[in-house]
Amino acid sequence: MNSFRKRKVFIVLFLLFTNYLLAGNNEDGSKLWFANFLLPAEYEGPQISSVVVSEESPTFSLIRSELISSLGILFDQEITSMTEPDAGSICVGAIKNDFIAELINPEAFQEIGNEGYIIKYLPEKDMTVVAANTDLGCLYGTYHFLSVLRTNPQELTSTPIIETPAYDRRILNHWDNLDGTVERGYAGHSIWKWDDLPEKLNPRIIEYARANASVGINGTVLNNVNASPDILKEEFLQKVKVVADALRPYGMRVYLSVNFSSPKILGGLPDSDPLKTEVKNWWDNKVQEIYELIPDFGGFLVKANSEGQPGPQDYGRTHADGANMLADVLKPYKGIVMWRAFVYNPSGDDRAKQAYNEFKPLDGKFRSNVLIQVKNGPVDFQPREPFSPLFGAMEQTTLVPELQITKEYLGFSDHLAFLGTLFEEFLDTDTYQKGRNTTIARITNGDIFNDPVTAIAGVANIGQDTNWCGHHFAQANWYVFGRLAWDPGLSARDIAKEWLELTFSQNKRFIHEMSRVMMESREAVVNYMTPLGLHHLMGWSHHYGPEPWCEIPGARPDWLPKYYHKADDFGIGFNRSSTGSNAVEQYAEPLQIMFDDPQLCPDKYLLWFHHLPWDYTMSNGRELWDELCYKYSEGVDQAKLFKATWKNMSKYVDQQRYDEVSKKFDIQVKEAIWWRDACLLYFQTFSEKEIPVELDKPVHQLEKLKQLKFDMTHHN
Ligand code: GCW
Repeated sequence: MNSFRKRKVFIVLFLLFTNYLLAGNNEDGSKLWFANFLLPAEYEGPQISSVVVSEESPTFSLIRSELISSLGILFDQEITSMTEPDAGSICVGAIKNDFIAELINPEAFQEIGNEGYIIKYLPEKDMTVVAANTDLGCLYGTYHFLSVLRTNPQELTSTPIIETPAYDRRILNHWDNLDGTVERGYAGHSIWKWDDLPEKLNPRIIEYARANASVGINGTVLNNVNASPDILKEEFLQKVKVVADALRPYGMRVYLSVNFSSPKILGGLPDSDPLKTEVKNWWDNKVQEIYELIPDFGGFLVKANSEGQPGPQDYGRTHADGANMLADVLKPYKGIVMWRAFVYNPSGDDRAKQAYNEFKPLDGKFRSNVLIQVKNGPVDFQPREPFSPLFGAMEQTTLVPELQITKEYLGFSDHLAFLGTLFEEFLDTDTYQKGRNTTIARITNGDIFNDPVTAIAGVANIGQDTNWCGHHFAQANWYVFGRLAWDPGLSARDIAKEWLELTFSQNKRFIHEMSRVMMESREAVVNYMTPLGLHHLMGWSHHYGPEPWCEIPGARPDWLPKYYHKADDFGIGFNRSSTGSNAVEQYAEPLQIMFDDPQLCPDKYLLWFHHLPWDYTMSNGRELWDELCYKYSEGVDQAKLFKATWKNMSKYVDQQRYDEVSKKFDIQVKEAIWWRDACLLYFQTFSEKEIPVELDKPVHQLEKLKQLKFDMTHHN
């Protein structure tokens, strides 16, 4: 070869090699929070070279292989599986095994229940022990150990880590339809791939189970609450069984949403009246069929007499009649009913009051295995709402907080909005229902009331997209739901940092900057969409983008923004005070007094509870109109700052995720401006006031914005 050709070959090889390196450095987000990296040079935690598990079971074999592969990567060495512990071992086992009992005082195990665990480093033996009462406790302990090893290893050698979950059932709700679409899903089609089942299981379901177990999620409702009766057909139950079998070793139980009219539609009965024996018999047989296939089946989730779904009221029966009939049928199998309180009716004067009005009188009427599932706010998963007054008010009924992980009203998977702060704000809110410090977390996790079983639910944001959730940062919302369901006392900030570290990079600057972005992100969305307690200004039905002007002839008024903002020449906001709909009355004191008086009402809820004049003086001395302009502008500035911050992060993240997130920030900034302009220009037609000169002027024209028609297709 002449030297020119040699050089050419060399250049080609060099280019191939660098491309290979760069490609190797590209991440597509499919690994979720299981990024591969070596422990840093300064790592001072235990050195681990072998794994000992105390027994054989499907869950223990997962534990073993998880430890061997993860520790192999972290320590960059082969990890051996041994039968006898030695220096450098990690030993995982249930207390019933003698060798674990010898390593850890068995008394400690009484407190950790079925899912808790203890992680303890024994310096004299140089061993780490993960111990629990059950296989599942050991699995949770293993994942937690791996996470702490990667994020905070000094914790491992200082004091023993003892953990137990706050809620018994930590459940994802999939709004997945049987045709593969996902209601309010922004990350592609359903991961269940029903058409391939029962013959073929989507391998992603195993990764899904692993991800959930790693954050302690122990249940999943597979199908949409707007439930097709077909899910209960034998053909579908066979498919459900295959999914349940795959999830079981990870401690995840399967639940199903059911259509209340199933006896009529599937069973051919004349109706589905819950008090009729033949209806109950139909359910009895169906439930027996389910448990024969899936012995640990969790139970049913029911949306009844809500948004057109059938329910007991169709037959003059109550929610309690319907829920109790199903509860009785499920009881012999220890199944539960999660009955949703998301009910409202267009004829009422205020949608925010209706769930309380319907359900509060039924307190005490439900069986002990009925749990009433209540959305965090009284309307519908808005960027910000006060909490639903049902929390605390139903003293004899177990309530399940329902959070939305998918971002139906917060910019889908296009905008970065870390929901850790929303969840934290909600769970930490004091209801004052049973005196001070009766927070929603404590009201619902069994601390205050004597609930036989407790639960918390999150509407999933998961789909077939390579990165699972549509936006790389939306994975954090799945993660934070699991972490807070396990321990609502954790801080959203710490969880954000932990997630960044496990997902992206351990670089301190990166974590500092991006956790700040995450922590501010939800407030930014509130600012540029619905500040000061405004809500439901989103476009009709799709709920994306601003349409405060929206009118649809013949539409339900309570699905239209004007019902909520009530802007007029006088002012803006929904009067829910004692001079208006009096929704404030549903809260305990001192919240009632506080919410009722605009002077005492926190700014963040002001226009939720009050209709105030445009020149109303805010607590900071500004006029309401000016404050609104400031809030919308602040939201835009925040979005711009997020984008600028990300620009400086390129050196810490791989090219692919960097580029993909950059594109999302471009959309977010553009749409924050769209939101600001649409809302301010529209409200200005009523206020007839100027936008303060020091703020940026709108770049759009109202009439043009009104003509924009949102295309859902590119958002699915
Ligand atoms: O938020 C609204 C959604 C509906 C949803 C409903 C519910 C599943 O717009 O898509 O239906 O709530 O929670 O039942």
